[in-house]
Amino acid sequence: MKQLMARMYILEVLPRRNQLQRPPVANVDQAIVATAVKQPDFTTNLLDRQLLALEIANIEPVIYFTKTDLLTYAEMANFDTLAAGYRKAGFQVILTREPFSDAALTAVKAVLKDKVSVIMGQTGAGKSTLLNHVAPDLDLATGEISAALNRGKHTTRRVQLLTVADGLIADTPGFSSYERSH
Ligand SMILES: Nc1nc2c(ncn2[C@@H]2O[C@H](COP(=O)(O)OP(=O)(O)O)[C@@H](O)[C@H]2O)c(=O)[nH]1
Ligand SMILES: [Mg+2]
Repeated sequence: MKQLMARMYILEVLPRRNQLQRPPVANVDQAIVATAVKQPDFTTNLLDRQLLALEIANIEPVIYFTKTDLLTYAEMANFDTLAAGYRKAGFQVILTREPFSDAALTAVKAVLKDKVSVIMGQTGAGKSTLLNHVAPDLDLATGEISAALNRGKHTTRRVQLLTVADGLIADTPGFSSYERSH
């Protein structure tokens, strides 16, 4: 099989108006914080740590709850209350009963339009899956949780900038928890 070798060079480093260590991105307008309601388990602590890191970096957060199909109606009611609290605190929150509903995808597309974004959150939160629903042509590899047992075959290994919904968004590898690397 013919191998193609891509050589890349850094030609110029542009000024940075903001940057994050985790995930490693710079000069983004906003961050979608993909937050699973289950699998991995939800904690306000982890969400709030990410929101704080974004506040410090001067990057606008958008909270996006994933895997709502795994919730009972009673659990969903709790997340509705939680989302109302975050909205009251001034955050944009996308939370829909049905994952990838038209309402959810329309909201994401509106967020992404004409902006440079990053999607961040725990490994397995559903970042790549969400982007695949917004733009099916992307066909990003997903399923990091089970793939981890399978020598990490289908993983998001690096930060990559993608054109989605008239904007640019960086898909990023997840992290297992904020505690671990601090
Ligand atoms: N039940 C359910 N599973 C989901 C949802 N979104 C993603 N997943 C699953 O969660 C796993 C991890 O998804 P992936 O997109 O790779 O997560 P990433 O590490 O954040 O990019 C995959 O097996 C997905 O099929 C969802 O809304 N509901
Ligand atoms: Mg991924």
